[in-house]
Amino acid sequence: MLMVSEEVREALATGRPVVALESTIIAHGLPRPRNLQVALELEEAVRQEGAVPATIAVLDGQPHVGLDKEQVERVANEDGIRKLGHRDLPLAIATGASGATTVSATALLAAQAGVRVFATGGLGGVHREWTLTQDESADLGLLARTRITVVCAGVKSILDVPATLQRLETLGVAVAGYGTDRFPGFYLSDSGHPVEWTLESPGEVAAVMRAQDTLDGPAAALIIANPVPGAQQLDPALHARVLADALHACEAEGVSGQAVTPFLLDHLVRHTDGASLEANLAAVRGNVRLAGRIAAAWAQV
Ligand code: PSU
Ligand code: MN
Repeated sequence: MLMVSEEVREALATGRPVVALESTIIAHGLPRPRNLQVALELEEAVRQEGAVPATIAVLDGQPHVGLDKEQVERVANEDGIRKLGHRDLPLAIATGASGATTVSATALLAAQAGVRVFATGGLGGVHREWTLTQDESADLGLLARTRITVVCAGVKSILDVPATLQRLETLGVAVAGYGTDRFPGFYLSDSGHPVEWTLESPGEVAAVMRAQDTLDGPAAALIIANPVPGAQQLDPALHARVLADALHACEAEGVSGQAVTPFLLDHLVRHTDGASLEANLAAVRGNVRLAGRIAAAWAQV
């Protein structure tokens, strides 16, 4: 059922490093036409680190691990491309739908294909106003039962960050800062919250992955929280102001469910003159490169 591209299949069979990339950020997280450029640029960044990129999406009911250029173009430009969490996968497969995969769906398909390292921008998590909406991303629950290493710039700052960190603890998902003891804030280098473990090199991350396997506890993920470089972060004062506006607009327009995250991200892009987009891209680029290096270290284990 899984369509694993020839390049990815060969890399996996010969023990070469592979990095999974999600597609929701391309289809629903970034504006056109920049999204296509970014998708291709991220794949190139993985290659520069000596790893093979495996962008994941569902096309015409077929889950793909590793896309060719034409398929990446479909994800970036096709109207009506859906946003698929892991619960949506059987529905998309059975109905022949096409959709971009979120962190939860990407992690599931990557793990099934045997890809251990995955890069994204920011994870989903507990939304502010959770007590009213019960909106918690399916990313968290899926990562609690999938053995994969996710490199991210923390969780999206549109979320309730401390509540999300607490949920990760409750769910038993390991979290480590990469070169920092502060949990990153997606557009910001520091979310204002600490992280209890710090790892300093791809080799150290690979050693933790090996320890996960040796210990053989519940199959949970390892989250490597990699901050956007300080010089490329969004100005924190601008971030605070525009985010408050975005949350108001979301409530005023009655946006709910799957549409919330894309709505907020788009609002930030439009009201920061694109500065949030640049910070988002800087974070994703850094994560993709680090994931390439971690995959290389893992391939040596
Ligand atoms: N990171 C980004 N941009 C995004 C996302 C992550 O930089 O658009 C996506 C991921 O696919 C994540 C999803 O899984 O947002 C979370 O959506 P929700 O809150 O509806 O679960
Ligand atoms: Mn949600």
